[in-house]
Amino acid sequence: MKPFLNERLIQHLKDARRIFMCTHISPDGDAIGSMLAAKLLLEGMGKAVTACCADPVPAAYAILPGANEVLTPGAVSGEFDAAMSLDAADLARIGASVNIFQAAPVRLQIDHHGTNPAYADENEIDADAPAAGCIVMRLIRALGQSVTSEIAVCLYTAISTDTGNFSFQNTDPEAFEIMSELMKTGFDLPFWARHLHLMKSPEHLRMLSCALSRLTFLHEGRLTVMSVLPQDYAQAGARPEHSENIVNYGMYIPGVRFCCFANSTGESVTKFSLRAMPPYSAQRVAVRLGGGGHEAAAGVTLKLPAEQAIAAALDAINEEMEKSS
Ligand SMILES: [Mn+2]
Repeated sequence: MKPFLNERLIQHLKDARRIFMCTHISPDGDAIGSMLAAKLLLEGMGKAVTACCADPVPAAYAILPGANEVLTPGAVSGEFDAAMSLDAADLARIGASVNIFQAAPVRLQIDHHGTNPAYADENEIDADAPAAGCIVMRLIRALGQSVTSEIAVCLYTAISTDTGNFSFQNTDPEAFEIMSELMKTGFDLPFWARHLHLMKSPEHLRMLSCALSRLTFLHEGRLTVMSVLPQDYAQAGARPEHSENIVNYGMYIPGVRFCCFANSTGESVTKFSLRAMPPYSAQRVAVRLGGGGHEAAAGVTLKLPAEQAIAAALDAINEEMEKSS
């Protein structure tokens, strides 16, 4: 396992008694899992930890240990000795939790996004880590603490989510080293694997059906584009979390090297999820549009209705595909 490098960050955690913790908006399994693992770890060391997310915990993660204690920013009160964000690539990603984070006397962060500008006072950022959860495991090791089965569930959620259940390019030997440690706690892998990676809600399947019905092939079949519209959400009785991971279906087709999922959640809000395989970079396209992420997976939100937003995204994708071909 790789070492946790920032010793000042570790010292701040040791010194703090009351810790505020937050993660990114539209939280995924790594956001919630890494935050809850860190919460359980520090509570095990006798600290008072307040975990916060600007958006509600998605239903799939609501049964994780400690998930019922995650507050929205409006419900947070009291003073803190330190604040720590996890898995949040920049301050904007923290959403409404940012004021509490910024007001803390010491700001810390753990993240794995290459575009992270190191916005905290002490940063532990490893763009090579497949998940923020991997860095939390390094922290556990650095603090000399042991992994409980509850922490194992949270870290398994974090790492298996961000590695596509140990199948994406970012999956590395350390991910399996960590899994080996987690397995030793006896956590119920078959239950959690089924819960996290196989079970789907009816709302998700309805949104997937809408997205697939609009699947379009461009660039001789190397690019796919899918979209969902505000009226789809209304008809399906769905929320934005029900569209999570739909983007990946655009890649499940031979010959596709880039896919774009336009997720229009409101009349003038369109969120893009981008996926790419070499020689293309999802990150370059996202950055060109004002967003960020990784080479293989990136995203951006455009404050435009779907049609205009898709036209703008296609300009940036076309540029990428023509330059990199
Ligand atoms: Mn992550």
